[in-house]
Amino acid sequence: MLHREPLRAIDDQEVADFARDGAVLLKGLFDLDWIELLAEAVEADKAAPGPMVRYNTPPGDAGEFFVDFQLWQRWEGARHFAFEGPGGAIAARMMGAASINYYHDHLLVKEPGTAEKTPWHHDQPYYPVDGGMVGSIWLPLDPVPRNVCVEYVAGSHRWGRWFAPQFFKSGNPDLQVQDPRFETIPDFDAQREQHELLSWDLALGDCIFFHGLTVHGAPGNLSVQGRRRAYATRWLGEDARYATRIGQISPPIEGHGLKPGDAMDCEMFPRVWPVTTGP
Ligand SMILES: O=C(O)CCC(=O)C(=O)O
Repeated sequence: MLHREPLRAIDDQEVADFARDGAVLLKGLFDLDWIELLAEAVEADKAAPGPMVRYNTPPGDAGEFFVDFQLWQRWEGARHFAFEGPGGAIAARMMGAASINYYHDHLLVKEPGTAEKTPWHHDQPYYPVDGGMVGSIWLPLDPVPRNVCVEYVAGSHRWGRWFAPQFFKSGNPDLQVQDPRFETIPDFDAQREQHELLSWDLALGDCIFFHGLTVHGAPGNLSVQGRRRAYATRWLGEDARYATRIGQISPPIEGHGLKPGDAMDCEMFPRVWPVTTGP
């Protein structure tokens, strides 16, 4: 059954862990019918991707790191998830938000044998969005063992540092100008011993909730058979404001008509929680 509410209440400790670490494992929130519906949308999208698709594995190499955005605008299951799924309620609870707007979705599939890592980054500098209530639900559509899970640098959302976006495919010619307000991101692989890195084993129905400023990266998927299809969705609380960025943003969503300082509330970034009923 497609439950609108999470399958269980999120407890205060989970909210406190998120506030402290910027990323937390939330077990057993999604019923498997949501996972199945999203998996159907993902397969449809892989067969007929959208205009922002990126293939991050060089042709001829093993595996495939497939990235696409805005499935919710093209596939009914993904749209249903945005408006009628439990994501809005989860994001509101985790961020202490009174209302939630849906920002975008981001599909990241690593087929078996994929060597490409997801480079260290945090998400908010990619977005033309200021404010503290910027959160993601990383929802795997396959069981994820820890050795292919995203890793999060605990507490990095509280550093007050903003790192310049780096694009997933090396040598991306689109990234010509960086916002001078942002620092170059350090090599967190070289600093692994200096930080607490969080990652988990996830079963179907589990997700990770993380903050837009939490630094994270992910290994490839060198398993022989196990796919790693992750559907990441981005949720904004009421303090989020449209902001200017210098250089490229991602995803490059245009045509919303917002001006700097506006609330992120329009048809492209729809209000999804609290749920309103009526005419
Ligand atoms: O799934 C991945 O490999 C990385 C996920 C990620 O970077 C994100 O959701 O922001």
